[in-house]
Amino acid sequence: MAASTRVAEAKAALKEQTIELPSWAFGNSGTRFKVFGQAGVPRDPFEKVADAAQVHQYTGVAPRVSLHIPWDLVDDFEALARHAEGLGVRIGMINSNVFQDDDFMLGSLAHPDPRVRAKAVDHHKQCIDVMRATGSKDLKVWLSDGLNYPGQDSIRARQDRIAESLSEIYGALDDDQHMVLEYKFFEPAFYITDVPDWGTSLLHVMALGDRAKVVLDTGHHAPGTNIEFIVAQLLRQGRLGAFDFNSRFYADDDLMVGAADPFQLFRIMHEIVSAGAHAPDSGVNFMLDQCHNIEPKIPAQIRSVMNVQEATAKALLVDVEALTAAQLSGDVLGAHAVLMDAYDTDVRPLVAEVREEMGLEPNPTAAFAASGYAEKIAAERVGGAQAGWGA
Ligand code: RM4
Ligand code: MN
Repeated sequence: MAASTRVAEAKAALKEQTIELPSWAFGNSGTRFKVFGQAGVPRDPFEKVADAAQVHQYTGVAPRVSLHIPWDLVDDFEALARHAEGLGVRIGMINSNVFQDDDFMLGSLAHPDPRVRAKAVDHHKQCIDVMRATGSKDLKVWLSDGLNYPGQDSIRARQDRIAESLSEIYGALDDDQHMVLEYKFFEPAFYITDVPDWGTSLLHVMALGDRAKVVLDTGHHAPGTNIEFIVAQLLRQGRLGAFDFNSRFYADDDLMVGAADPFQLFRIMHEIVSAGAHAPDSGVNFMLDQCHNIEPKIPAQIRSVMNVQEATAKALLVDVEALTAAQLSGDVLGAHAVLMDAYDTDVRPLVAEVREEMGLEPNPTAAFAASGYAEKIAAERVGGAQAGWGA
């Protein structure tokens, strides 16, 4: 393929790719030591959606906002969906939350007490109702279930309980709804996490059915884990449902995607593009799961969307024919060079052009800054309680 054709195809693909935003990125957040409030932070889900819509307005590729229940509970979800639509976005995945109620201290779907398990299952049914009201088609499940001490509970029995609870939740989904199961290797439990890795998540979703897939949070692995290998494996099985994109240096840092390791993000996107999974109908949802503790939130989300776009653009520029030829002939350095040529390309002008062709400003960060929105919300959003992690 001629280089010019590759560029044209890359541009077309970049115009179609979408990146979903997390509502919680717009609320206050912090470490266990301190939450620093910021001026203009949303007081309710309507304001969170409005901020998310700003990110879409300037990037053109972030048309969905994911909700977290109960953080984003409102009296009228249909009104929230209409509000989103009026701002040019829609409601994306619905995240359940079974980690903040006192009842869930010893677990939720794996809890030894059937009453607590039933409560956790019911919460998911409530999330499915939210999906029906908002038009969302995807339920995201992340469990903090785990053990701190050897012997604390039966490892096998907990897997059985999770399987049973998940199948009840899966059974409550409508035919056109899907669910994804997230894994995380540690925290808040330290001895054992009940869904610690992609293998465990995959086994559970395979037992459920075709509409259950794995969600890969890039911050949820041990240091040194080869994430692109996991991506390739899940894609082979048709079981990669979504990404929770973010960056980590140490633990589940939730820093901006592509900040800690842009090369890793490129390698991930190379696996995605190689499998054609960047296409909108691939069923892979590219979502951000981030918290912005010290940086302004809307610009940080804009930057994160740009980071995903740039990594995707580089992956789209890989000379596939040259790469395959080098791979098949055993040309180690040649194959590596083809990949690195794409990674080393400065794609910022190309992505800026894509934006201009979409009728947007080439520099979304500058355009947002010039809009005066940050000053406007800082002046208007006074009084009321700022939304935070756990609101
Ligand atoms: C969890 C997990 C979930 C996210 C919550 C806030 O660690 O990553 O995806 O919704 O944090
Ligand atoms: Mn996550």
